[in-house]
Amino acid sequence: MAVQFDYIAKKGWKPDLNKYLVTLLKVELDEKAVKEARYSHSKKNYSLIKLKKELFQEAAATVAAESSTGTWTKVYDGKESGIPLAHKIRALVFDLDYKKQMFKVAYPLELFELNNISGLLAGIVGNIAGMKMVSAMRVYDVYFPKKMIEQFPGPRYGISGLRRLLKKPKGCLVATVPKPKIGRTDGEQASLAEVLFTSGKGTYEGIKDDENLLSLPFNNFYKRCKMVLSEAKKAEKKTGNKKFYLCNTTHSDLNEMLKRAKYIKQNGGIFMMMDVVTTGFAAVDTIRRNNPGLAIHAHRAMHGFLTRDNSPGVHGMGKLYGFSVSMIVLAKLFRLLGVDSLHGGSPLAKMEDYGEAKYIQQVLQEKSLKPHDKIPTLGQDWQHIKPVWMTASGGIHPGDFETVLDSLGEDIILQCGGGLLGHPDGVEAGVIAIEEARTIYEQGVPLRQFVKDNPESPLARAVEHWGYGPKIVY
Ligand code: CAP
Ligand code: MG
Repeated sequence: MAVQFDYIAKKGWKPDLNKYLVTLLKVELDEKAVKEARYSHSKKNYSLIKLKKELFQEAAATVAAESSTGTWTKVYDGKESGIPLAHKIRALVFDLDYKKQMFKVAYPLELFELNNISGLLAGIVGNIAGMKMVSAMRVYDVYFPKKMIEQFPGPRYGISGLRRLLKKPKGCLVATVPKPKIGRTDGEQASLAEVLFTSGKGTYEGIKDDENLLSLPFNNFYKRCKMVLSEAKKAEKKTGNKKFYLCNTTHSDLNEMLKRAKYIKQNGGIFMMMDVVTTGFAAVDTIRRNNPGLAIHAHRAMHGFLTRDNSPGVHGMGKLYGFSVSMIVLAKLFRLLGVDSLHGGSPLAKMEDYGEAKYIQQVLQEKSLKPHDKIPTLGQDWQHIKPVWMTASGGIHPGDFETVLDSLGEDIILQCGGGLLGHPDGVEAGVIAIEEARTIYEQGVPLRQFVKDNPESPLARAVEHWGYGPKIVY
């Protein structure tokens, strides 16, 4: 074993969850590494089963070593080498599952700067994906102990805070991303906002920038922000209903993001949007602690390159083909860092798998989260951290409302971009179709029944156009 210490706990050992942070992983042994070990002198009498078992232990121990106090070879251990302390506070592998090739790693809190998420990740998932003896690895979950959670404020508003700001004590929120994603000028987007906010009964509350709509020559951030927020204010007066604008502040310069946030506040906005994967964990932490009192809407562009895993073993049994970190891990990190709303897919979206969207909603909203019965997970005790809105998005249209709301509950922002702007009878009909879908859901009227009884309604027209199921985006 290429590590100095025993990084595997004694059989049956469990960490004290107040003193350790825990991760849950699965690895796939690299076939070349197995072959090489088979022909090595020291293991030539091993059965393949015994060999694989030992290699799996070695891989798990290497993960714990590399992510805590060890390295690939024995190093100087004499005077002032730091070895005694490194040994004492090393991470330990426990709960090895030889069949699924899964294991947990417990990290004593002394290993971390408790309020530093970027530093934490550099440790627990920093170097381990480079290990040559494994051909695949997935990090499923992380359990944060209370002492670490206490370092973070969590969402400023969360579910109840936003309900208060929007004077909406119950029910889901609806929003639309203008499509085409880029094309409208700032002025044209403001005109669309007016149509969304005031059509039908005037209950439609939200508009959101698309992720790649930033500050462009024909659609300037500052102009757009001012104009759309001014439409929101006018519409609030006209309709008597609160409106919100998820205004995209995303920038690689944090000072510019903070400047944009300040501008939203000056213009009476309550919500800022940021892409949390492309801007990064440090950006989310900094913005949460320094923005001028706005709620944070977190879009997750690029997450698929980290979280997506199509291999048969993604839920434990079977082979893994790639290296990934689950969306569950990301959702936990962003709740801890304090976003107020986060994209989490939908039970009908293209990347949905094994009820993960439902579990992400629970990760974001439950106080004492239990592990999932099928998806490998650890649960979480969230202490003081408030629940977060989940944004259900991606190919959603009015025919999906019943299924999405039945599955995810009402503490969601239902985002229909194409699913409103693609209505065969135009934008106003799109707004009305969504108003109808939300209202009948709240009244307990089954969607299919309403469509049957009101075949000329905008909702029935939407269903005729898109059906009830998911619209897969290829
Ligand atoms: C939705 C969306 C969202 C994706 C990503 C888009 O538009 O604005 O960015 O859904 O969200 O550009 O595709 P549609 P998620 O409503 O027209 O699909 O990460 O939650 O999938
Ligand atoms: Mg988008």
